[in-house]
Amino acid sequence: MIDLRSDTVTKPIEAMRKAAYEAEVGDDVYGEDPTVQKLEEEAAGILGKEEALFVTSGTQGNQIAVLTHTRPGNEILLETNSHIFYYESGAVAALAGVQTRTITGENGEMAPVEVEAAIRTEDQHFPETGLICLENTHNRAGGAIVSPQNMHSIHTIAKKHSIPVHVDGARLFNAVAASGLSVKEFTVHCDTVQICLSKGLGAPVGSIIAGDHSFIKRARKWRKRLGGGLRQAGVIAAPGLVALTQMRDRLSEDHDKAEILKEALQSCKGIEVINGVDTNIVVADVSGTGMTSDQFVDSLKEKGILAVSFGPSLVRFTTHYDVSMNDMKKVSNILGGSFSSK
Ligand code: TLP
Repeated sequence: MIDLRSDTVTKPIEAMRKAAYEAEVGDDVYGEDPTVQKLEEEAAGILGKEEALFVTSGTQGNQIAVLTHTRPGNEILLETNSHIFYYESGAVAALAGVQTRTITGENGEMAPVEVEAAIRTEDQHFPETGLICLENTHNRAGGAIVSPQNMHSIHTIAKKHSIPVHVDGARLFNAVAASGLSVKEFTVHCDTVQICLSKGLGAPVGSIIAGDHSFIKRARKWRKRLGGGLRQAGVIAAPGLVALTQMRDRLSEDHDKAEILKEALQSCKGIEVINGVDTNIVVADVSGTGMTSDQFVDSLKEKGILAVSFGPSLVRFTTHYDVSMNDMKKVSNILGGSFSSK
């Protein structure tokens, strides 16, 4: 099977397994795990923030950020198709007790003027706007890069209104690799950021949230409340360190694979690639084949390719370390043999 369902399916490389085996560990709730500390220090440095915290998943990292920044009854602003709104099982309502106000963006970017217009004024009828969330790259916008300019404009507005900005940067390093910009050129435009170690970077588990000292102190408490205070966590932090230090530079290979896939899909009759393919995600509208996305995904599965339905007529393909250039050629041949060319 050529598994293009997600970059979350990557399995830890040899160096990660070895690092896990050899990791120096201690009880991290007592602050005694040197490997976790090393990972957090390294991550804070890369992300340009005072401190960082190792958390179990991207969802946990985002939820801790929302819980730390807001109070129950707040309203948070976020993009209509953002992961926090769309894919986190309503956790911001269930856990933080905040309500969401969504703004529909273009290619993952919310218009700053719409963000400013959505910020609540002081009135006893209104909730307070407690947080603005951005997502970079934007998953449902097809791995689209949110530009530092867009982030800067929104962060400037947020600062004017004393509202923090959190970035769900599950795939931020894909944005960095594809744009040629530095990590800090993105992260300077937010107060806190979450990055995933277990997507394109290939670690088996874990995410990082980063921000200033006071944020991380409060976030640590929320992590404990959620049962995310781990003991000899160096065993899982060690592969995370390998991910963070050795796997970022190769992400552009995944983007090259996505380009091959885009061309293969684009040349098939009945299939339209609908995203710009900035990074490692290709989204195709398959309605022209006469199949629903579920039927299309099933038919690909029979041919040895896994992808995911992304809506009634949309299918998402995600490239990653565990699919080779050769696999992409195989996918191109399978698609070419299954659909007539345009
Ligand atoms: N995304 C997964 C699914 O949940 C949809 C995927 O296959 O793409 N932020 C963003 C932008 C994400 O794409 C994801 C995972 C997360 C957060 C959550 O990370 P985890 O899975 O570690 O909780």
